[in-house]
Amino acid sequence: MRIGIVCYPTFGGSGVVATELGMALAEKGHVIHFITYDRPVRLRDHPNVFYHEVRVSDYPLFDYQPYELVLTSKLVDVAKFAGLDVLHVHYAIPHASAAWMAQRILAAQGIRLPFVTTLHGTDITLVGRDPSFEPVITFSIEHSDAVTAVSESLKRDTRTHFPVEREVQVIPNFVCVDQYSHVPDQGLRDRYAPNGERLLVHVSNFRPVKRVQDVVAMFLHLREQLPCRLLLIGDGPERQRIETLCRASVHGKDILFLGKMTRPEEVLSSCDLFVLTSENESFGLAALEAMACGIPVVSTDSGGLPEVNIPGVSGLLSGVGDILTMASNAMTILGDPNTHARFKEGAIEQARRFDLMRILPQYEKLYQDVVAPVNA
Ligand code: GMT
Repeated sequence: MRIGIVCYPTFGGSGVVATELGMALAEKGHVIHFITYDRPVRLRDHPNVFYHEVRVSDYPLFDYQPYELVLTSKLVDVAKFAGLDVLHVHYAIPHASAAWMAQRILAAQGIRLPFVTTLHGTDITLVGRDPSFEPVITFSIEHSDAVTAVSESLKRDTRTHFPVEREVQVIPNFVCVDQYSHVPDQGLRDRYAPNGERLLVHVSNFRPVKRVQDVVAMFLHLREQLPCRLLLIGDGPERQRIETLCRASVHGKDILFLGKMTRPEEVLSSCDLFVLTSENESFGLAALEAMACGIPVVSTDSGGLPEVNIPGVSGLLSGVGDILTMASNAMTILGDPNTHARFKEGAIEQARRFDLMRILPQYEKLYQDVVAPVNA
């Protein structure tokens, strides 16, 4: 099939999922066209992969550049000249409405382009609920040829927050477990934990919804009971505030900010525990990637996290903001080597349930279904 993929090209989970999905489909022989404003960070060269940049001109009249319109025109262009069979848009805003507009323009020219919308999280739980977006999101969801959500929790949220009747299929996010190393890099451990401390790690875009201050607070509690250090990977609006907070702490030297990384798994596989303190998390791809590296997870129980991090198997859960329970959960996992080893095994086993090989056919089937009506 010839498949167009629209996503955010940045470090966010939706862009990572879209990119890895496209790469896996290309590997299976599909021809993939990525259409976005910058080259997705995880995109690798492949003979079946093409990248089309959406360039918005900065005409002086525009205080706000009309990205959605330029994206729509690009979708029309790629669909016609690459002969797309189907379009898959990740993150509803503004991709689903642009896809619908492109579909209508193409229909006027006698060309059919079905499109699938994948809802990822904040497009439903945070941003999309804003009245300034809601009518457009509702309309785009209703008019997509198929809609998927990355967890049961997100599917429920979609029904709760938007007046939509249509079917929403859950296709969870995925990892390719065998591509992740389960062997710690001793050099890296020596660098980050020179005295044999336990290594905690958190990866995020440092948005307020991640509550990174709770990661720091639980760490400071834990280090009173167990020698440990904390690695913070990623960047975003809250980073400066959190970094200032850490510098002010007497234990700030045990907290290292590594910034954005293209391959965080290289650090993850040398850590002992992943911490995710989000107020809302539709899925928690970062936690799943840690689990695939054999790293247990201490997380909140918000959104789709309990579908990914199974308490007692891959890690432990607590309420949002309950830093004492988070610290005690971390102590339970790290305090005894046998328990830690059991959770590490459990994390890999649980990650295998989301292996790419299980998820990819679900997307291929969906594409076939939306393309099919015309061939039937
Ligand atoms: O808001 C974000 O954290 C970024 C966002 C994205 O679209 O990049 O992440 C969402 O999608 C990821 C991939 O499906 C999920 O793993 C994240 O849980 C989800 N984030 C939230 O729900 C906060």
